[in-house]
Amino acid sequence: MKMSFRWYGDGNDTVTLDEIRQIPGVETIVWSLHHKQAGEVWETAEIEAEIARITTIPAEAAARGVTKTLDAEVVESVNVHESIKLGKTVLGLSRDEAIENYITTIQRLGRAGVKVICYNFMPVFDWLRTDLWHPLPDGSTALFYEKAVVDRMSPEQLIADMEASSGDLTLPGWEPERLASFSELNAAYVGVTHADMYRNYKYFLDAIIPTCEEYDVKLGVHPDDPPFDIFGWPRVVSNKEDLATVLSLNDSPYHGLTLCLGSFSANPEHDAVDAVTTFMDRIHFSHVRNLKHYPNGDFSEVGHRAQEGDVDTVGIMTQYAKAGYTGYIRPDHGRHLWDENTTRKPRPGYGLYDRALGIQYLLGVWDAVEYKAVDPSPRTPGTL
Ligand code: DNO
Repeated sequence: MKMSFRWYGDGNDTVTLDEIRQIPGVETIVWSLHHKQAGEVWETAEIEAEIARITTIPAEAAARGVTKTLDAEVVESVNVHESIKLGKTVLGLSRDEAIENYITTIQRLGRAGVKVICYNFMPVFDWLRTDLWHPLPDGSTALFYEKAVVDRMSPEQLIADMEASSGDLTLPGWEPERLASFSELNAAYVGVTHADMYRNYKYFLDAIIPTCEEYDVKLGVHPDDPPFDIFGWPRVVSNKEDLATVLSLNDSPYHGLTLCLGSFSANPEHDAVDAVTTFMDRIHFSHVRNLKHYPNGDFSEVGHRAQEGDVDTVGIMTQYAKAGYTGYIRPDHGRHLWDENTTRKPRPGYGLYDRALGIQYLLGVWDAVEYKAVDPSPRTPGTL
């Protein structure tokens, strides 16, 4: 297993690579070119520049004695253009053009050494919460989903609310360009069924998987968050049966999951540990986090420790460790701690402290199962 950490890029994240290097156990940076719109080709020079930024220790850090390097093997996300999900031209792009561009991007990422691409197949927009800074009883804040708000609000109102409370940083999945075309997209989805979505999904996979195989890049689809239809749009990666159906659309081992156990567990009937064991050999990347359900359908994100919420993070990590899982794992959505809301102004869910704590907890469980004794041979004096 490789422990990873999501980073949004220089000037686009309040966490620095220098800070991430200091979190014990992190090997991989999960990155993206966040300025790229769905459907656009990623330029080789931009890919190489970002990878160099991640993998090179800056001179200033080297002068302080820093030698720990990070790799850039996971990209989250290369967003799928709506024409692909809809199977028709929308927002000025045909699905075949969008697929062609996706293929070019896979080739370029593969050549640059990327091993996994995470993406989602959610109609219109990505994850949804109603409060990005919900106060928790311990004084921290976290992302919160209030069912009654979603039930009574229009998507337009929710978009306005999310934009207003996200601070200066654009929320991934809620990019202004995507939201500007909201009415056209909303209209394009009228009458689109789950079966249509699966048919279009298969068309997409069949077109791109040969490139993934050739360039040794694995694809991991992220489950719907939350895992049910919202605003009448057909979501097809929500429950266990959906995951099985999605995987059956193409048998290649290069087509797999980014099993986000927080998203999956937002339906209280879902069994996260069972999903891990069932799909183990097709999980290329996993997001592990915790949340707490309320009887009225609301849920709150909480710390990673199993006892904090309803997701069995111990069971999840135990299964991964027992199976000798070789994919990538990252902690997910942290709470906002120790005044970081005001001092650091992080991206909602992507501050430094709680994700760093979360990693130590997840690794603690892993190590308890999979502990390898430290090499007892004598060290050269002065080295670690
Ligand atoms: C939320 C993230 C998602 C995820 C995309 C993948 O915090 O987990 O936005 O990156 O759904 O395409």
